[in-house]
Amino acid sequence: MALQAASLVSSAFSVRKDGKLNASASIKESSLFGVSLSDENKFDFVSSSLRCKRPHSLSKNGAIIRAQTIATSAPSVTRSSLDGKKTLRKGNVVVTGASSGLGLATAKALAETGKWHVIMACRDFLKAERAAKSAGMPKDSYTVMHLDLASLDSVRQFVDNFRRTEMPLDVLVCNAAVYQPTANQPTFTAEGFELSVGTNHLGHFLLSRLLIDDLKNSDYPSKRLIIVGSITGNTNTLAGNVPPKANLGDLRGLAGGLNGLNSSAMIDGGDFNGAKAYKDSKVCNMLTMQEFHRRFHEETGITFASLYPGCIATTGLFREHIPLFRTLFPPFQKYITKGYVSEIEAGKRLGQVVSDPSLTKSGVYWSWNKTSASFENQLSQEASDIEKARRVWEVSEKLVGLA
Ligand code: LMG
Ligand code: NDP
Ligand code: PMR
Repeated sequence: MALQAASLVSSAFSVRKDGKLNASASIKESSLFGVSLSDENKFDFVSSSLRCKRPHSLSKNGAIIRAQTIATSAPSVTRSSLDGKKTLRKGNVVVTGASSGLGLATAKALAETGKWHVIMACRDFLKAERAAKSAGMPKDSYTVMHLDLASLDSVRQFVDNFRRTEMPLDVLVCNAAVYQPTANQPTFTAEGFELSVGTNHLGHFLLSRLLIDDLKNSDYPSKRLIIVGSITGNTNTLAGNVPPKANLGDLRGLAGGLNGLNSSAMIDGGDFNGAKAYKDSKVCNMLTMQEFHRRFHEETGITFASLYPGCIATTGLFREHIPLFRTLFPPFQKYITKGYVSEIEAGKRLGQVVSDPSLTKSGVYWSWNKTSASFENQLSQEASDIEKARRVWEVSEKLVGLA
């Protein structure tokens, strides 16, 4: 019975995977960051030791370390031109939620190229510092800076702190997210927005709106703003049809402030459902990327992109799910859906969207096929609805105090 179900499920997947391929840019990941098999093994080893004891050099006082790190580890930015041959300076990339999972793997992949300085924008300063060290990221390849996306004050503070470092901003990666699949009641951000949409969408919306000016001012040849999306927000896929499905409705809850008091905590005005709130937030992420593209690409030349990195079934995203789910989900994705990717592989994929010269097209939602070749994927009807994108933008502007 279970086997039967499994084979039914498997055969359904081949339709999704093969049916929509529209391969445009095919990149061999093996050559991308020069990460050899032994490097990967090393990463596997270190990432499993992330819970190791605090490094000696770290004090318990996060505030002191924060100040010190900002003051001491800003990279020296050099632009050199020898014999008329331009040497590109290191790019500066801000990655939110770089303390675990996809964000950490991406930070490591980029840092190891030697071409990037990663600003790890994290809510837990010590966790991020430890994660970077355990992952073996070279000391001068990163700066940890505090950012709590569940507080708009913190977002503004982060932007101020970042500007104080006087590092140019070349790429911004909005990666952090929370997922509350088992919550019966909503919880809220500092400003009283439902936590998943407040963090995953509104926090990132304010962050990227503020930092767009910094991106504009950068002289880097390929400036990018990347917002991580997901298959589960796209109802044109099997995964996006697993209940509860994403649906923003007429945005009445969002317009009401998602506070669960005089308005619903859900964007569509319905009853709270944590899994749906997460999927809705991913729809907002993908709509926001496209609205950025429409409003800013031509004027600024910035590349706006979103992506589905694959199912990284082992990350902290599922920390609040029931233990049975956490046990079964990775083998289910590995052997049945075949949608599983390791953190390392997913990090390389997002790393490509940050830095690969062939992924400069703006307004694209990237995905990868079975051989890890990137392709421009199609978004669901709702996740590509131009009018909805405009309204999400306008309502969000009001909520975060930009309009
Ligand atoms: C919800 O339940 C919870 O209600 C919610 O609170 C939240 O936790 C949320 O996403 C998180 O989950 C989801 C629940 C209900 O699914 C499950 O938890 C799994 C149920 C197991 C069903 C058996 C399937 C057999 C597979 C064998 C697998 C082995 C074991 C591993 C499983 C562990 C990991 C999951 O889901 C359901 O109601 C079940 C129905 C799911 C089918 C959905 C598919 C619909 C397809 C519709 C077709 C769409 C066509 C589009 C295609 C386009 C292609 C071009
Ligand atoms: P993780 O839980 O491992 O990473 C999420 C990161 O977000 C953590 O670093 C976490 O910090 C951070 N974060 C959470 N809340 C806040 C906050 N308020 N302020 C700042 N940072 C915060 O999950 P993943 O790596 O899986 O998720 C990364 C991205 O990938 C998300 O956008 C997710 O939607 C997307 N994604 C994931 C898929 C998967 O299968 N895992 C599939 C498709 C998309 P801390 O370490 O302190 O908890
Ligand atoms: Mg899904 C090709 C099939 C496929 C893929 C790629 C995913 C990805 N999932 C697929 C299928 C199924 N899932 C099927 C058939 C089921 C029913 C058994 C199923 C169930 C399921 C659950 C309960 N899946 C989940 C959950 C979660 O709690 C995850 C979630 O929805 O988080 C919002 C999840 C996911 N499935 C995925 C991916 C990538 C997730 C992780 C969440 C994300 O970031 O989008």
